[in-house]
Amino acid sequence: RPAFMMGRGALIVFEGLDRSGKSTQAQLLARALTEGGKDVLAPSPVQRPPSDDAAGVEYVWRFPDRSTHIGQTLNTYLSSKDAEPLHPRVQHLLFSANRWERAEAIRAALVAGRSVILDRYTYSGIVYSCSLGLELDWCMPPDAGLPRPDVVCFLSVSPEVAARRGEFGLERYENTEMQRRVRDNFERLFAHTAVSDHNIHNFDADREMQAVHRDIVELVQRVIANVADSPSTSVLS
Ligand code: FDM
Ligand code: MG
Repeated sequence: RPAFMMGRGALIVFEGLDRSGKSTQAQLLARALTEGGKDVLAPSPVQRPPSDDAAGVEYVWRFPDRSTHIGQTLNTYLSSKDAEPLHPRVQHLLFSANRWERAEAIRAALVAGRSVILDRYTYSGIVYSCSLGLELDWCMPPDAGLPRPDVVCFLSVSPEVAARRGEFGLERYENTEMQRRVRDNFERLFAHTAVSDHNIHNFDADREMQAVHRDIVELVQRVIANVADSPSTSVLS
């Protein structure tokens, strides 16, 4: 159909613990979606902002987006354990602000008919902050109004398989105790009424990556077909 009648794109979110394969699956999905008819494949799509390219291009964005001013503050905080500690509430608001920095660009891409793939989003934002001791109900409001996902792919990895995939990195939060709390809080959040209608799907990410990928593509293709005719993007509430 002509460009002016084109349906909007889908907002596809990957969530999960460290080493659950989010970044790998996001890249595989971007490649699969851009194959066959769609004109551009962002070669290393992470962090690549939507531009004025032809409609239909899929992009992968990663949160935190470490390239912005706030993102640099977060990067310093995450990557250096010697960095000045940030109060958990301040931290939470910075992570949220970092999503708001990209909200308009995401919305514009969706409206222009491009699907956007996100590597972490509001769910990580809420769950990591809760794992630092903040209250769930305090953590949600700053993200209200952000573009609402059409599907959330949660990659569920067992601690044993995650451990086999390699040593923990050196960043803050990359330790067994924090990961355990994050896992519990994802479960708690996904059971919460505020997100129960968010089209959240669990994938057994202990399996080899191509098997996981096939299941994700099947689901996402259905989601993209369904959103094409729905009028507008909605927001988190
Ligand atoms: N993280 C990520 C948060 O604490 N809050 C957030 O809102 C987001 C998006 O940042 F430990 C944490 C999760 C992780 C760290 O993420 C960096 P990556 O995906 O490992 O780069
Ligand atoms: Mg990490």
